[in-house]
Amino acid sequence: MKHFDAILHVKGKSIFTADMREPVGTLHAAVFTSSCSHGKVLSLDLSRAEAHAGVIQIITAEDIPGENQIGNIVMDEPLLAGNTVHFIGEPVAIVLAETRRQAYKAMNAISMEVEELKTVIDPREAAKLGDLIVPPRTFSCGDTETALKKCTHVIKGTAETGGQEHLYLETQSALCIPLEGNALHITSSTQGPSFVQKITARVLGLPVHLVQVDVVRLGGAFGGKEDQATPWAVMTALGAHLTGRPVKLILKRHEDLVNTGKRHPYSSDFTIGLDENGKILVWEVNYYQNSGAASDLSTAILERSLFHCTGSYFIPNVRAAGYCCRTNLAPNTAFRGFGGPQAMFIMEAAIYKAAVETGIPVNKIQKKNLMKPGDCFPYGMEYPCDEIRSSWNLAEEFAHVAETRRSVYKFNSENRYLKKGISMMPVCFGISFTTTFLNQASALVHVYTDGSVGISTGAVEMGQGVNSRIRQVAADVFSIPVEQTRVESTNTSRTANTSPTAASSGADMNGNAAQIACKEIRGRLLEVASVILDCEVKNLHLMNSKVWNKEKSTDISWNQLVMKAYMSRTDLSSHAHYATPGIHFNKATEKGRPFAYHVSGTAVTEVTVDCLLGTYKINSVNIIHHGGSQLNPLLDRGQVEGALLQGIGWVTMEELKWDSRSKRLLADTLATYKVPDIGFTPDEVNILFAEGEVLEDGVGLKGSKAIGEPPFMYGIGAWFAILDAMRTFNPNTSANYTAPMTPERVLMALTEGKRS
Ligand code: LUZ
Ligand code: MOS
Repeated sequence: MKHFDAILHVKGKSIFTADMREPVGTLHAAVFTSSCSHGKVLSLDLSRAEAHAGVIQIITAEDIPGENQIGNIVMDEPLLAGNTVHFIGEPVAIVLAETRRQAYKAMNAISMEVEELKTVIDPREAAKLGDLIVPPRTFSCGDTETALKKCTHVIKGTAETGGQEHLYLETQSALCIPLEGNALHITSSTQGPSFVQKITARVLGLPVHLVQVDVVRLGGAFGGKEDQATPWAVMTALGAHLTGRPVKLILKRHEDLVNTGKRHPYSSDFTIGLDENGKILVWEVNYYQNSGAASDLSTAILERSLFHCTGSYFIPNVRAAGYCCRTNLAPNTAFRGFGGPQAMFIMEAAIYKAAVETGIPVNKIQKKNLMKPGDCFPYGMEYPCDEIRSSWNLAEEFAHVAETRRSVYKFNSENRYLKKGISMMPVCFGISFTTTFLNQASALVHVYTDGSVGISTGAVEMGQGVNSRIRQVAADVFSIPVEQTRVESTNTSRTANTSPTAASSGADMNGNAAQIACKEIRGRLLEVASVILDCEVKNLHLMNSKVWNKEKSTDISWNQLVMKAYMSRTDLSSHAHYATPGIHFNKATEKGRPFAYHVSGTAVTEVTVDCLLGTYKINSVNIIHHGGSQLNPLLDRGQVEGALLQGIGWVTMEELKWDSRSKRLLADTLATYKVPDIGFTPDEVNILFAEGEVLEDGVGLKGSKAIGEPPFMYGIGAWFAILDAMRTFNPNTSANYTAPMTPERVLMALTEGKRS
């Protein structure tokens, strides 16, 4: 089954927030932001802006009726800066005008005088200054100190991973319409409508029930709208509340690039200890997370790094510590993988370095240490299945690894400047919000008298196809064509207290909630049928839009049954709640069972590097992915392909750079921030979905496994394949285990340790 939105998208008929028809009298907002990375505000001059044509009001921190606070986990982020600015792009004032052009013109006439304060953008420097958002956190198991003494090889090193811009096609946007009696209706491009609702209420000093948030769909999000859609939506609400008129705010691409946070850059150091056979006995790692100027989701993201500190490997003695370092960058935020990719890159870097120093081939060390059934993660959860090793073994066959290695060797001996490299990247990713209470969802299902079905859940459609999956589930319960179902907009008045659509769990949780609600209605309908047919309800079921009695179809169609149920005054609506079963975590001991299950797979990547130019080409990626029993193979494939390319982009060409003096983001346009395009896409991507672990009923969605984030980390393999190729040209190079591996870095690293 295809993604239902595909046709609308292709025709340009799908509606995003910016496309919403504006009510008459809608004001347009432009946001004035700080151009100083840290400073004391000496004066803010609005007078010239206020004199501009069309300006209705300019809102500053002083105008906020409730709390000037949008923090979610830690209360450390104002909606609008007061006396101090903390990063370039921090909102200071909101200009409301009759047209968008007028709003921007006036905004550009605002001037602010600032006394510069010391700016820190390096996480290690922030840590040295003691500027941490929360106290450090440590996960450990075994005894690393004692075990280190038993190691034959002890290797220390550092690794760096860069940030990443989400680059959702649709920029941050919101439209708020004031209703009667202080109530508000907000359309927001957010992954977390309930966050937007809660924080709007807080900032305006209103009860939550006066704020209704509605989401039709997002033009991509990737984590960038889990928390960071909130301020823009709150601003439209604030404007609507103060003026009594609708307010629309659509960020320009440049503003979005500068003002919003990104994936967290990490700077890490590690010690890895191995026995003489390459068995890893010890893993010690320190993560210095560049959190940016406010906490946002940083603490949760660091936590996920700790959960994934050993990647796909079993290591008996572990000590992983993490530091959320406050810097003067836009607050960094959720991004597909949520701290997992950072941790996995560092683990792979350590293994690579260990291979170089011990002479044991890297794939031998990897393979020897893969998790097997019954092994425990440092957080105490048992790995129940054998998907990591089986995906590795299957990948070796699928990608003809032995043969490919021989051909790579041959190619490299015949070519002086073109060098090929190969890598294997095992992935194991935990599914569930690590914040246990977020693992709940609800659904409201209506069956209408014509037999059509309307479903509301907390899931947000952001292109990933969650609505298609939910429709499949509902159509399956009722055994009606999927066309007879519809997923409504995500609306806080229909589904309340929702978790953001995040952590790869949107389809699992909301799909299960929808399934429970549909089954409830089906039960009532079959009761009605049993009365009509005068037979036992346990013999009845629905199939192909008909009521069936045991193996025989009856004359009662779905539509007739629904109508009969209505006429006999049966409730055709149901609300259901789903809570992921069997998960718990104790933060005092840092042990528990935080994940419903894990998703695993292995990618084999082959690249060619031009050692004169520093450029490279990804020749092929072959992936074995354990996706459970797939509900929608086409959507799954789309997610794996997209995530793979996004992951490759993160470790290769996507580079965030800041001006060393002004700390201004230099990669603030699409001319200076490069992302993979069709020309960079691997020549060949082969994905084999394999079944493996069988999930219990009510875990996963109808036996399928979450797909959103795990495949992102297959992309990490590209970095190591490129290094592999480079090392046949210059065996001394390590590229400092620094991602991204831009062509510039390749070129520099190719001369590492060589005389010119
Ligand atoms: N968001 C969140 C996430 O709040 N908690 C998580 O564990 C998570 N994991 C992945 C992506 N988003
Ligand atoms: Mo996310 S990184 O919003 O699942």
